[in-house]
Amino acid sequence: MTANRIKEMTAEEAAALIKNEDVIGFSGFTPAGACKVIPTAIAKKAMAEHEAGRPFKVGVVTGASTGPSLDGALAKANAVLFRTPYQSNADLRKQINSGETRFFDMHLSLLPQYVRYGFLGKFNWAIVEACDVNDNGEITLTTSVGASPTFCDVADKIIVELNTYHPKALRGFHDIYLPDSPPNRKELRIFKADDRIGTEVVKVDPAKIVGYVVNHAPDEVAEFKESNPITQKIGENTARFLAGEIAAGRIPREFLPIQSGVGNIANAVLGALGANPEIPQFSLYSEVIQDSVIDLMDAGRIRFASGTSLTVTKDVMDRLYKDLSGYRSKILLRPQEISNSPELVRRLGIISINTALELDIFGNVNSTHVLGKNIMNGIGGSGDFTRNAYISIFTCPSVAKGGKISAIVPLCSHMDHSEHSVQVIITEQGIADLRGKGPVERARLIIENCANPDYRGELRDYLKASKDGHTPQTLKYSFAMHEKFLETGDMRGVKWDI
Ligand code: 0RQ
Repeated sequence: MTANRIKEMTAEEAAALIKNEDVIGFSGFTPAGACKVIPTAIAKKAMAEHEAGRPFKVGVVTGASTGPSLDGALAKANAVLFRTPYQSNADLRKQINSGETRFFDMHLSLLPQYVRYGFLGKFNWAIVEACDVNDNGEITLTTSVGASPTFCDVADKIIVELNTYHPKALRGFHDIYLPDSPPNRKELRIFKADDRIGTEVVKVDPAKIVGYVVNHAPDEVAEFKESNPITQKIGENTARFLAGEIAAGRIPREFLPIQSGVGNIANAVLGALGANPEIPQFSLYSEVIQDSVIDLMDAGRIRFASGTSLTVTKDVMDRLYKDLSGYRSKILLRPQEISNSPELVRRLGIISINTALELDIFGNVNSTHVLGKNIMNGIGGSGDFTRNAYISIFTCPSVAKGGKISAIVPLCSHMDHSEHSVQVIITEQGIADLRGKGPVERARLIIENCANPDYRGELRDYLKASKDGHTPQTLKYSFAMHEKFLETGDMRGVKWDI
């Protein structure tokens, strides 16, 4: 700690500075680098204020989701005035779906510029986790960058949560660059996953830093579910598809950078890519760097990983911290508007692999809303990558909830990615390559190659019966499978009376 002039304070003293309806930009992109003790203290203050009969809620803006000490604590205290751009906390999700908490689901690359352009109003505070801060106003972030540089730039005041669990030697793992606003914005001069364009630290006016709070705690990253035969098969199908593309000369022999989504399926897909000998060593230009990336790096299968967060479980983090110098040349963390930049995704020729909740027979994808109404997590970075990728792939199991829900339906109940952006669909059943295909051809491929056999009959009948139009639909029955689920708890056995 090289700050002598910046005041040390307790989390409670920091929380005491926060007023009702203040807007706070917290660090955190997934639980990686998320603030912990200060939001928990703000949640306690909120509960005390509510008990005293006074209102107390704050606007919560982060890079993406966070951990239980931030979203969890504030949601439990009923202290969230509004939330953006992404979340994955069960308590907060409940409040959002019941209409108690306002939530705007946003493309993550857009968040920092929304903040900079003033679209989200005034930011009173930036509260960011760091492994070091000095009197010159240099803040070294920890395991994520997200939107923290922008929050520090625009907020009136900054409080640093100095987390000594993370070594100061993390300096050098970040590449901080804030684009100018139009009409003065310049091109991003990144041509390879490991190119650097910025600084190692977030540089702020030291007068804006009102203090720091010391903490010593690892990131609250949950363990992954073990891969199962379904996720393994999805992974193998994805690797088989990409190996076929190399063989056909549509992907260069040296391969292209991979973007891989978040969650259990994404973890299994990356593992399968690593295990396939026909896939060469590759780089990741992605958003989240998960456990499987570090495993593949150790196995020599991943050369370099660029992301905005290092979201790894405690065992993997400890392993990494034992040999930090060995990983210095292999990992880079960037602001989310750079890691997810549409300009770079298109230029680098990224192969995007994301997970769908639901998709329809014409290739539209729902990543966010169960039965069209209840949000799961949010669109995250999936749109930033999908819309601009060299090849955009969506994976998912063909059924959910023990077979009672078909992931493939006649019409998505909510749409995040349209048929124009989605190129390949992969389930444990097989692969549907939609490139260059019209709607009916796409529907046949998706039904025959990707749908679960339990649902193929219904989907075939729906397509056969919906005769008219370029994209045949019978609106009266488009959601009959969803309605059957709502009525009986099972989508199977819809009889079309078209
Ligand atoms: O719920 O655990 O209660 O059974 O959804 O599904 O199969 O465990 O998959 O963990 O990979 O998450 C889309 C949510 C998938 C995630 C989603 C239920 C299912 C289970 C989770 P249970 P799985 P995953 C950018 C990438 C959007 C953001 C994004 C996500 C739970 O991947 O949030 O892409 N994506 N970011 O049972 C009802 C259906 C369902 C369903 C699954 N049709 N209806 N429930 N579930 N399908 C990262 C970058 O790097 C850019």
